[in-house]
Amino acid sequence: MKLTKQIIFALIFGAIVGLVMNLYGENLFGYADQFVFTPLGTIFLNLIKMLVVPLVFFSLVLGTAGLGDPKKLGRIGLKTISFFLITTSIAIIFGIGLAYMLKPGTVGEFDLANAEFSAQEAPSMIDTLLNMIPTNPFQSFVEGNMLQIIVFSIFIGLALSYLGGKTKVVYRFVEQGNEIMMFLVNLVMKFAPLGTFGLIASAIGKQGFDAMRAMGLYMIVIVLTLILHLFITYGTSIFLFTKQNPLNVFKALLPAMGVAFSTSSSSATLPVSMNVAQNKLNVPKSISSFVQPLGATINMDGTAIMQGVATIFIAQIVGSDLSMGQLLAVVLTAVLASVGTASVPSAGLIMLAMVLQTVNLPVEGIALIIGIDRILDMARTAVNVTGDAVCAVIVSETEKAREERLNKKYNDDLYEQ
Ligand code: DAS
Repeated sequence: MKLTKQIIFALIFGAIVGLVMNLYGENLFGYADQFVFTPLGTIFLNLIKMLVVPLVFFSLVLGTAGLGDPKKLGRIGLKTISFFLITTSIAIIFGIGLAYMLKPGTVGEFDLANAEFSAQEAPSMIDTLLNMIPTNPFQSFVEGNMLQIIVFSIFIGLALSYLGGKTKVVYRFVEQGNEIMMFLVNLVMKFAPLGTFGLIASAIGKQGFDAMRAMGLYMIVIVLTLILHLFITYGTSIFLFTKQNPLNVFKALLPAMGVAFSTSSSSATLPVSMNVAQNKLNVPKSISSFVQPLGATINMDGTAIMQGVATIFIAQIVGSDLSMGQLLAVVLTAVLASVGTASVPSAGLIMLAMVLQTVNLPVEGIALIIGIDRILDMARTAVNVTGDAVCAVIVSETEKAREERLNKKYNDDLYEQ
């Protein structure tokens, strides 16, 4: 809990320092940012990014091998993907609904005439799925291609599980590798308060508050939707599937939310969110190391919310009244766009172009929201990582309940004989 309090204090203090410097000390901010904030933030960000690839590999290989039964892996995979798709769809519907109710695009002057934004070609869903199979695993590691690392790790884990005793030396190596990575995560997390302070002070200090004022209602709609999704969708899911108090789960996840908020990167937060899930929320390594890396790569409810709200916001600005069919297309495309979004800062904006093009809305509209996206990215990334951890908790608890039911049935049958 001590670290949680330190991170929360660092976030608040960093935001205040950044805000004060933005308003009253721009020159001072320049030096402070160059020599203090950015170095602190970059050191922390690079330290946790350094751990992501080896941590995901060792924990996923160990986790998959530990599952033993490929049928169990299939069942966990089905539960995980279903949770991801359903909650992402709910997230977008929440976002579209609130955008229609509060109409952010009709309040304030937004001039699209001079807006410019060159949309990068978004990878198609088919390409994303086909690219999951690594042709050269070493290249996947070098590039940090998370989906390919996940697929390769699962294959290695299944092989270890099948080969059993023949590969116990490799299994032991993987076990020790995972221990080393978890130790390093705890070590690096001691730097988290300073690192999150630097990241937040730098981001808030750079943020032009004029843009935030102009986009006030747009920001309010997104933040409101993120909060609703967190407490209603995730809170209800936790209570329904695990009978736990959702607030206890969210409280345990605060350090991960804080790191996600300050780094705006789901993958950089993985070492922390997996550590919290395994050590505070009793999620077995086998489930945490499958669900959370996969979630950090393809499950981004916060991003989907931004994409849903931004689409309606831009439609309102240009006076385009989307039909029910077009809204359905927005939901489907935003689910796919959030699956394809990379887990790095502001990646969600790139995929937003894909959603806008689906309903013939001007991609230039992204130029209006890009100015405040860095701040919103913090909040939505915190929701993204929370969704992944909540999924891991629910899959873990439902698997435990299943095993208890089967054991009870076995004992009852034994008793009757
Ligand atoms: N920052 C991304 C992430 O890491 C999400 C986004 O860009 O929308 O989750």
